[in-house]
This record gives sequence, C-alpha cells and structure tokens, in this order.
Amino acid sequence: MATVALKEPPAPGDMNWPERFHAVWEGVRLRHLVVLLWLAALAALLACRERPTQQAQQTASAPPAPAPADISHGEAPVGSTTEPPPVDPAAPPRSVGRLHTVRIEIRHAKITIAPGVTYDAWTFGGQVPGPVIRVTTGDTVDFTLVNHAPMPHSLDFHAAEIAPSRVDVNLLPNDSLHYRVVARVAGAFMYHCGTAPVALHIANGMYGAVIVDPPGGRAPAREFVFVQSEFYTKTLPDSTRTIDWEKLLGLAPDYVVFNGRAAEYAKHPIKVRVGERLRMYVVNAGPNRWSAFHVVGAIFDHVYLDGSLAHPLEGVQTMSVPVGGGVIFEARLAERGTYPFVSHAFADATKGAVGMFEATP
Ligand SMILES: [Cu+2]
Repeated sequence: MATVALKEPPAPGDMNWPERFHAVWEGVRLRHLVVLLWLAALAALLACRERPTQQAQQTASAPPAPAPADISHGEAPVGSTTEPPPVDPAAPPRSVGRLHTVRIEIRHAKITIAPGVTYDAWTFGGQVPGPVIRVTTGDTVDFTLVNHAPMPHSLDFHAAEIAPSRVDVNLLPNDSLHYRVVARVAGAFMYHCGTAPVALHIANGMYGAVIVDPPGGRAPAREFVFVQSEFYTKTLPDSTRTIDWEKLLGLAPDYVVFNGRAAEYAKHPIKVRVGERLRMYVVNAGPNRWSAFHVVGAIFDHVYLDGSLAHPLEGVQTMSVPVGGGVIFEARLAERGTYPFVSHAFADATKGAVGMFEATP
C-alpha cells in the first residue's frame, strides 16, 4: 500500500551520505528523545534528593571549632550552677508506704530537647522522660494508665513480672487500664510504651525510670537519676521537630541526651560536695545507642549491674548501660572542681550526652 511504502525507509544502498545520515537520525530521534527526556527528569530528581544529603555531609564532616568548653571532655559549654536545670536530676526520696497508687496519663506534647529546639513528643505525664517511680521490694503498685492521645499506646514496666498479653496491651484513645503488681527485685529499671513499632514510640519520648530499693534501702548518698535517650529529627514547616524514621533505622540520632535535653547538666552543673557518696541511677531508654557511662576524674567505688545487690563491681572506670537496662553507680569526687559525666561513646557526648558535677568542699 502506498501509505505504508512512504513510511518505509529506502534501502541503504539507494541513498547517498546525507540521506543515510538523515534516515538514521529520523529512525532514532523519537526513541532517543523519549529516553533523553526520562534521563533528564531522573537527573533532576536525583539532584533534588541529593542536595540535603550533601549539605548534611558537609556539616557532619566539619568538627565544631573551637571547643565548646576549655576543660577536659568539655563537649558542651559549662554554664552557671546558680540556675536550676529544667529537669531536676535528684532521685525522689525513698518510699515509706507499702502500697503505691500510681496514675500515668499519656498525652502528646511539645517538649524542648535542646536550646531553641521543640520536639513533637509522645509522653507519659506530659514530660520526657516520664515521672520517676520509686518503691521498695515487696511493695504493691496500684497502677492506672489513661490514654489521652489520639492513637493507641501502652506501658511496659521492666520492674514487673507479669504477662505482657494481659497488661502491656494497646490502650485505645480515651481508654484506661488498671492493675496491681508487686515489685520483687531491687534495681534500676526502665518503663516504656510497648506499642509497635516500639522504636518509634520510644524515640518519640515514651519512657521513664523505676527505682526499686532493697529492704532497708542502700547506704546514705546524694542520689541522681539519669535517663539516656536519643532524638532523631526532621523539621516541620512551623520549625517544630518530628521523628525522622530513616535516621532512626540508620541509628543516626541528632541528639543523645540525659533526662530529655541535650547537655542540660553542662549548662546547669550539678552541685555536690567533695568526698560525699554520689549514687547515679542510669537507665538507658535508647531506643538504639549503647551508653558507656563514665565520670571524668572519678573511679566508681561500686557498680551494681542492673541494680543487682549481688556481686557489685569495684573500682570501675566506665560501664555499659545496655538499651533497655539500668545500672547503679557510686562514686566520690576527690577534690574541688568540675567533673564531666558522659557517655564515653564520644559522638554521643558531642550530640548532648554530657553533664557536669561541680564539687566544692
Ligand atoms: Cu506509645
């Protein structure tokens, strides 16, 4: 047919050079134009996606200079001891009763995780970490959990020996849960939301510490609670931060903190006395980073792994606090001065896992 014949290219042998070139060009032009357009679109997309990464790499590749504080391990500026920290690190006093009524209300709230940095958190009691609960072995906890958040949450007490299928269940919005449990084992324990994905719920702030004292308590000491945790953030249009799931899965936090704020106790050093016994209940909420807890200039007299009274370690420089675990540290500071306490995983100290004791006679 004539129309078909017109579209058929002439045989190569029938054409001169310009005609051959034109024929080849006509043959490939349409197909290649489509491919080229696809490649251009792909290149533009990749350029958009890579730009923030390149910026992040440029930022990350440049260490901060000069050093934030001119002391050993001065990973953050040292502030004033006269101003109290936003989160009191002092452990609550020992319990006296044998029955403890504990009510925790779950709500979503904006919290401060570093100077000028607001995070859209999920909380126990409107704060991160949640309230410290302190009981003695053999005590009964009469516990009520109320969910004011617009999504399911739950609570898992590591200090409780109890069936998760009965009590660590997802609590729907505006629902509540009540049960009693007896604390049998002394130690420093974590509690956290156990709703899947657990990493998300913990990273958003749903954790806290439980201290279970042995009968008769421990030796007198100045007592502190430090809950280590991480924040993985991206910035929303209103400049609030929210979770960055990819950073969380990549174990790349922006902030590693004690008691919910980066370098809080460097800005507000904790006043202590030279020679007094310091007891630190360190709970690592994670959700990912191991803690290598260390007080610069001190050696721990005793370290109670998971708070166990059996076989305490003596003369310890640094001890791991696993994610989901707690360790009780005791130390005395030898002379007047500033003593940083850190996670000795120093990328994490740089990201905020640093504080200071200020010792005076
Ligand atoms: Cu939750």
